[in-house]
Amino acid sequence: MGAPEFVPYTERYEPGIAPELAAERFHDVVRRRRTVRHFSDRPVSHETIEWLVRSATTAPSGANKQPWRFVCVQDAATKRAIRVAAEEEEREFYAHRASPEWLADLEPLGTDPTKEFLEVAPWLVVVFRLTRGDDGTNVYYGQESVGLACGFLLAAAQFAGLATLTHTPSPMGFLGDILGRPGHEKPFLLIPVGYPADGCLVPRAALSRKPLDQVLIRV
Ligand code: IYR
Repeated sequence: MGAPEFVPYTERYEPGIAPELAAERFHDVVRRRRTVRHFSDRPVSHETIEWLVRSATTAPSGANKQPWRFVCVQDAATKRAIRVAAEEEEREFYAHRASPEWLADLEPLGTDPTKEFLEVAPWLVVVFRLTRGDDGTNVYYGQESVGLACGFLLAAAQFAGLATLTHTPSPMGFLGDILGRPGHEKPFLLIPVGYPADGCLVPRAALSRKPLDQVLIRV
């Protein structure tokens, strides 16, 4: 290994306005994001999805190993297979696996085992976490890295005027089987991307945010 090389940091993004204002504007975009469970079948271009994934891949990752794969599903038969398998797991979850407390916590969201959005949304972005590099080398902080990348993807979709849902069927092993992914790729998150259905409703309970003084500690 040679000595590390460094290059000048030239690509800074300077919005040309005060950071207070720029940060407020960004907040005004992301604060409008709602998890949507009723999608329109209105198409979203492949190019759009590519840009979203490019944004996701700008996230920092442990030792820059980029331990992620984004399987972007548009094919109707594959979406159907994912829906069928997910609903099977969800039926188990709601009937047996979830604790009473968990079910009570979900009640205000009005979720149930029916996952029509898995067929209706034009794209399902299935995010996998690599437990090793494709060349067999180590990865580090995989959960954190992939979580950050997903956050970037959600923010990019919101900025593009698109709706997303962070769906976590549990267990998610069927996603690797249906999508034919190798063993070192573990399903992490399933993100339907598209436009909300006409008249889409979202649960009131999901609108509330903790006040800043409960989440921000100034020292
Ligand atoms: N995966 C189930 C249950 C579920 C769990 C949590 I935590 C949520 O925030 C929402 C739903 C489902 O998708 O219905």
